[in-house]
Amino acid sequence: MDNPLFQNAAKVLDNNWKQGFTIPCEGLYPFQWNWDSGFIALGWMHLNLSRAKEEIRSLLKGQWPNGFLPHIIFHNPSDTYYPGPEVYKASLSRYSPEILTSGITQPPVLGFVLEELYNNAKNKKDILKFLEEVYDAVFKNHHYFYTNRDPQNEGLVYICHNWEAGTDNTPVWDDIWATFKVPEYDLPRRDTQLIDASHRPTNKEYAYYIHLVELFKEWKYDDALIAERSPFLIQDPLFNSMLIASNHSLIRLGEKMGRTEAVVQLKHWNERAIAAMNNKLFDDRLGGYVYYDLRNERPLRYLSSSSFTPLFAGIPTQEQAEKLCANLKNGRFDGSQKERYLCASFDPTSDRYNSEKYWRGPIWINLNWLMYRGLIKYDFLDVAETIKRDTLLLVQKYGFYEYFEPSKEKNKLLKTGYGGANFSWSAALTIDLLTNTKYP
Ligand code: 2M8
Repeated sequence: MDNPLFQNAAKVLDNNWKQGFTIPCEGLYPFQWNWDSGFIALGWMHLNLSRAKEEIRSLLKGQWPNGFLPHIIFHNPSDTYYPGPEVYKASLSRYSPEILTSGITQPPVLGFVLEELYNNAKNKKDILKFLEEVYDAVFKNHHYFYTNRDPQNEGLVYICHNWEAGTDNTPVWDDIWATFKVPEYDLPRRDTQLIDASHRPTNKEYAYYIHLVELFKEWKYDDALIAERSPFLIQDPLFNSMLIASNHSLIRLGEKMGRTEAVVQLKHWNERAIAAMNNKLFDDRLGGYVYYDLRNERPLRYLSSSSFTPLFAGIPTQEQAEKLCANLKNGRFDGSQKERYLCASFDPTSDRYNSEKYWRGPIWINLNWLMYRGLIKYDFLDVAETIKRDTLLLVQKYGFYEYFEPSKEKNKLLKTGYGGANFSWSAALTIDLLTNTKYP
C-alpha cells in the first residue's frame, strides 16, 4: 500500500520487532506483553503472516502448565522497566515455566486474533496447520479461567490485579484503593523518567500495585488463596468480553477443525457468561456495562470505554446496544456539541476524568478498534465511522502515540499525543483499519 500512514505504521512494527516478538514501545515497555501481542499480530497479518504466527508462538512459550498465560514474558534482559522478573519471582508458583514471566495475566484476546488470522489468510490450508498447532493452548487458557477464577460459579471470571485489566489506573479502582492499607515501598520506577510523569499513575497508586504483587508472592501465586484473600477481586466487563469473544471464535474455528468436545464446553461457558454479563454487569441507568467488586460485593457504577466492549463480543440485546450507543452520539462521551473525539477511556462528565492521564481519560487505539468492530456488528455504522475517522485523524496528525487527548479544543494547540511514541498496537491496528476490506 502506497499510503504514507500505512508505510509509517509498518516501520514502527519493524523497528519494534525483536527476534520472534514485538515490544510495545522502545524503552518504556521492552518485553513481550500478552494482549499487546494479540493486537500486534493483527498488524503483522497484513504485512508478514510468518511474523504474526511467530508473535503468537513466542507468547505461548510463556504459558504455565496449568494454562495460565502471564501478562509479560521476559525473553530478554532490560533495565529500562520496573517491575521486572526479580520483583515478580514467578518461580514461587509450582506452575511457573523455565522461561521468565510475570505472575499476573491480561485480557484473553488470542482466540479472536486466531479467527482474524484465519479470515484474512489466502491460504486456508496453511493457516489451519498453524491453528492445529496453537488451538489447544488457547483453549487450555480459557479452561484455566473458568476453573480457577469463578469462585461462585457465575459464568464470569475475576481479575485480581489492576494490571490484569489492561486499563491500569482507571478511576474505577479509586474505590478499591480506598480500602487498602499499604507499607512504604521503594519504587525504582523507570516509566516516569522516560515520559511526562503527569501522564502516568502516581507513586501512591504504584504502591498499591506492588502491594498486590507482594501478597501474591506470599501466597506463592496460589489461585485458591488469591480468591479467598485478595483485596482486589473484580469482575471486569472488558476482560470478560474478550474471553467471550475469544470463546465465540474458538467455537467457530473448532467446528471447522473437528474439535467437538472443546466446542461443547466453550458453548456452555458462553451461554452462562453472556447471561451473567447482561444480568449482573449491565447498568440500565447509565446505559453501559460496569465493573463488579467481588471482594466487597458491590457494583462500581462508572462508565469507561470498557463499558462498550461487550458490543465486540455480541453480548448486548439490541435494546441494550442502543442505550450504549446513546452515550457515544451527542452523549456523555462525544459531548452534546460533539466537542470530543471518540472515545475517551473514562466518562468525561465525571470529576475523576483527566484527559491527559493514561487510563483516566485519554483515547486508546485498541479500545477504539474493539468499539469500531462492535458497533459494526450492531449496525451502528455512523458511530462506527466516527470512531474510525477520529482514530485515523489522531495517528495521522501526531504519529503512533500510546494515547491521545479527546478534547477537540485542546487538540488545536497540541503538537504530540501522550505517553510513549512509536507504540506498536497503535501502529498495528491502524494497519488493520486501513487494510481490512471486510469492514467499511
Ligand atoms: C500498560 O501496562 C503496563 C503494565 O502491564 C505498565 O504500565 O507498566 C497498559 O497500558 C497495558 O494495557 C499494556 O498492555 C502495557 C504495555 O503496552 O502497558
